[in-house]
Amino acid sequence: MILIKLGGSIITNKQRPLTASVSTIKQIAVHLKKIKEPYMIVHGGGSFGHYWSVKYGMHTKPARYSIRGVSVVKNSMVELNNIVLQAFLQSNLDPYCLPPTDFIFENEPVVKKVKEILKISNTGLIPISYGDVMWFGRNKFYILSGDKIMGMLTRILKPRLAIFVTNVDGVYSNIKTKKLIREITTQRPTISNVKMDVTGGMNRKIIEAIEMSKSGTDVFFVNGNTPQRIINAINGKEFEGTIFRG
Ligand code: IP8
Repeated sequence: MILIKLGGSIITNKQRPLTASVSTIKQIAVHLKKIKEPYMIVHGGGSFGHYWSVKYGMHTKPARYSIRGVSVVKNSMVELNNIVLQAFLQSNLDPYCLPPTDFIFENEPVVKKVKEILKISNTGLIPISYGDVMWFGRNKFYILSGDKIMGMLTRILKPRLAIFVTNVDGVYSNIKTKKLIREITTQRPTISNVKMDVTGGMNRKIIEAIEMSKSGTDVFFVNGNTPQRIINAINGKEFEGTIFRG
């Protein structure tokens, strides 16, 4: 199995609130048709979920956030998820909506439910989950990042590989010079000038990717504006990007 995270930076225009990059999503979907093994998608919040989370001061820490905020963030993620589902359907793929509430209780994955995802993807359906605002209990909610979902799924499903698709070529050692780090082992690379968002931006992705690679999965970071790189990574071909070797 393969896990693919479509980052908010690639499926939305982060500079423009509530704007999905529909043509990019479709371009990626067309390339995903070439994948010959079961896979699953997790997508981020971009200018939908993150936009509203910031407006309502909501974070990854469970707290008693504005109820209006919870409702608005949730709806924005459902809306973005629907855009992704439609783009996949129109590209002749068979997506299957799988909100994180289907397999996460409080802030822990439900192992039995997660294992069923593998069976769903074996039918040819493409389970599609997403970062979301989650009920934590005791009137608390929290923002769950799609990157965290990737980590949880990896620990349980042990996929062959996991791919983070963003709008940059991979992990840069310095964002100003755009010097690409091609391979990362378990040490945390020194990165500077990294932009953070509600769920931690590139920093969180790197921390998650290191943990995922420790459990044996090869983790790739590729630029979704050139979607053939996703396929090259899957097929073990030479590709532009960063690999965290499992
Ligand atoms: O973009 C965040 O998911 P991410 C989801 O994967 C929300 O960090 C609701 C902001």
